Amino acid sequence: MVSIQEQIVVITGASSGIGASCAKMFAQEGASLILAARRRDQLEAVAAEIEQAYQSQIYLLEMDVSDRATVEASLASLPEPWSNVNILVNNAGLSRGLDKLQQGEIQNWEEMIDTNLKGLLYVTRSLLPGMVNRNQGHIINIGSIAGHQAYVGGNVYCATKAAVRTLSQGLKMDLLGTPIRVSCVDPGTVETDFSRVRFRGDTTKADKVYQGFNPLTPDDIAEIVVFCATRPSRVNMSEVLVLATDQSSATMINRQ
Ligand code: 8X3
Repeated sequence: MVSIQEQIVVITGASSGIGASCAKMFAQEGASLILAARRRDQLEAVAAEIEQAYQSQIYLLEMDVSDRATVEASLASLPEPWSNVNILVNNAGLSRGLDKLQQGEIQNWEEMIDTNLKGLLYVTRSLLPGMVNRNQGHIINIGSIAGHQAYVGGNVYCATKAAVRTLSQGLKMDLLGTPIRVSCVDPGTVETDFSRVRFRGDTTKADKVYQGFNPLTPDDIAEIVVFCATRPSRVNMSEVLVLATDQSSATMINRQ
């Protein structure tokens, strides 16, 4: 395991779920954290918890990744000790609805495309030139099993995650000849707010997604993200597909 002590790690969507777990686990390894999310109060809660447990330096960014102007302005004006970002974890993402495409709500599509795809691009485009100039860096994208297989009603969400996977491959090609690494970590079902967001707060529907089996936890994914970031420099973890033992495809789950 290579040390990432004092490396600067940007994590988007850091206020909950996989993003908050990544924040905690990078802090455990002594990294300095730039935590970005839309909800400042929740970011502050995550930061307070981490500061209590670890020595980490933390900088908070209230930022919606889909708001291009804010992303560009925030990341271009990072104060001096924070401007040389070493690792970017593109975690911010969401799903909205599970309607067949013929019944789909266009507003839901816009939100998923703007966040999962365009947001990831805005953040990456803002931070990558610095990494290229410094000849150092690692982009870790959070994809999904949904990027490998579509499922009924998943249409646009699956397409955004397939795009994240393809972008990760293309980016690695663009960076060939530099030491900058690109990883795509693709989880199956992880118990987070994901389904509550998908079903707009309908907890009965959301809870059903995780019922009757042992789903992955955000910490399971954060461990893998940190694993990718702590390999020797010759090793690029290109893609990791990780499913619960009780899951064998996007739609096959062994429920009791
Ligand atoms: C989340 C996994 O299969 O519920 O990306 O869409 S899935």
